[in-house]
Amino acid sequence: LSTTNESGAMSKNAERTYIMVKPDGVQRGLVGNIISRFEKRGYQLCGLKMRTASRELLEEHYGDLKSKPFFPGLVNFMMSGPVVSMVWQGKDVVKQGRSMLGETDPLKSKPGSIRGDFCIDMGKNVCHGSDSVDTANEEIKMWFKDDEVMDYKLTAYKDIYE
Ligand code: IDP
Ligand code: MG
Repeated sequence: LSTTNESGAMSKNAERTYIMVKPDGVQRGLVGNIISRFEKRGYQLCGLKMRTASRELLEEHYGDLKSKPFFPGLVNFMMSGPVVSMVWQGKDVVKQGRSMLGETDPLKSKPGSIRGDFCIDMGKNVCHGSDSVDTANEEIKMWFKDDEVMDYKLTAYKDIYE
């Protein structure tokens, strides 16, 4: 993880997470809304692309779920259409990103969260977010080449952080 920031405080605010709009979210026109929530919160967009993922990539991405009964269906669904992959940066963004997404089960997600606002069933929960800083770094490596993740100074930085 490289940053343009010099001080310790600033580099603490350079945590990154991997957020993905799943095929159902793309089909339902939720890409803009999901991007907008992260932008408005004050997080910095560092990577963005659209692709239909391969089975190999998805099996790696969901490797920890290989033994689950829903795994084959999950992988098939995730390769059924394009997804939008994003890298977002900022203070506590991994944990805050999960909280902005809601619970895995949309029915347990609070209104105001992405899943609580936009979906109902677990297999159609419109978005993905990394569950830890280590996972985030692995997922960013899986989904992006090094030169596809931008390292730039946010001019609004001073208006977002105290
Ligand atoms: P997460 O996306 O909230 O991190 P994970 O447990 O990592 O949840 O599961 C990955 C994805 O697999 C979920 O977002 C959901 O789409 C799907 N999934 C998880 N558990 C179930 C289940 O019990 N039935 C159907 N799909 C599931
Ligand atoms: Mg997960």
